[in-house]
Amino acid sequence: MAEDAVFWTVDALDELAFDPVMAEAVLRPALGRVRLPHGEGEAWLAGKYADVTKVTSDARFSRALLLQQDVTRLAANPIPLEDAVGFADPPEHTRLRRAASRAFMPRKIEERRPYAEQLAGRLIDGMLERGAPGDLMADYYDQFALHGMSELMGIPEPDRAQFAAWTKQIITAKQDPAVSERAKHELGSYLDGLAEQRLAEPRDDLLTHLLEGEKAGELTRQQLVAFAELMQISGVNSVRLNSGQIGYVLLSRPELWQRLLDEPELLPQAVEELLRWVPHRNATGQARIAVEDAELGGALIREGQAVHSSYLAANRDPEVFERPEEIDFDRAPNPHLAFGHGPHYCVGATFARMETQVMLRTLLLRLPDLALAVPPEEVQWRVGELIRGPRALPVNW
Ligand code: FLV
Repeated sequence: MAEDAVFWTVDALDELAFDPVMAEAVLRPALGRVRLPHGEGEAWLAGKYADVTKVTSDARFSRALLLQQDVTRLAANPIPLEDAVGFADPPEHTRLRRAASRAFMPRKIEERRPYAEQLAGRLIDGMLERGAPGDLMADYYDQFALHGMSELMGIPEPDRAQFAAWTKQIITAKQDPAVSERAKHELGSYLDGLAEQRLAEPRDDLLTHLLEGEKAGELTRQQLVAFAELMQISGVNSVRLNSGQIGYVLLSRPELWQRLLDEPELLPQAVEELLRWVPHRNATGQARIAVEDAELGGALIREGQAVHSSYLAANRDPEVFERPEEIDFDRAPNPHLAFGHGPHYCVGATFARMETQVMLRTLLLRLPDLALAVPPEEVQWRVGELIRGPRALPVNW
């Protein structure tokens, strides 16, 4: 481990530029070393597809041990509450996820597609009423993601704006950690109160489903609250920004937009390819800690050392994806890792995928002449945040 760690700063990336640290992590013969802006020390960085899928599915790499270390990371504060599923290892992790997994079964999510289509349609109606130009982020993606997820979770409409504000304070690389911690606990208390109401009056929502897990002894109330919080804030923030990036890609490369207008049946596979390609985030999220010495990708990881793994890097691995830089709607197979891998694979992937498809299909159907209202290079992007995306997407139609 003689090699110096790279200090992984994330302020300088341009719009859709692929992070050079990730690009290097895919190609280098062995794992590298990184240091991120917060936390202590250094970590290994896995970027090759084979290494990333190994670290994220091998029980020798633990999430629970993260709670005992202040591991180097991008976020100023740990985002999940301590009882969250993100900090659990199997077999406890498997039990915690059971209730949510039932709620996200593909059939149950398909039942929600008509509501999602109505929601997208209402947002487009609003844009048409107000007239062009509009802001596709504020008017569409932000609203769709917030209301779609809140409807699934069972958050009453009047409280959703408060959730959006809390989420901004929690999922950030920049916020004063004291502010983030307060928002995290306020949001948790709110969800605890709402869970109490659902206990008395069950509904067909995610909170009620989680309470069935609580009754079955699969998770405690604190674990339920921490899990629901993580799903709610990540479900909103990731979907709105990822789809914002997808919107920008399609509008700044009109030949891609046109192809989807001409061949609408391509949409599901186009979404998969865009999920693979879009540079969803800066750096990496939660690391893992080696529970024993382990050989990985040409390096010896010592017990107690941290390993970060980059799904974005793996999604550009030429060993798995031919011409990985190219957006190819005909790519098949497309085993991308946009939703992660292993036990912590996104529990909401079926829902996020359905939402992403509905948002895009509705735009294509209702606003076929959609176009950026400014030159692509004038679109303003989030800088130095955890999740990348446009700050606004001015559009005409
Ligand atoms: O980006 C991060 C993140 C996003 C998220 O939606 C949930 C999270 O727990 C995290 C996280 O822990 C670290 C991130 O960098």
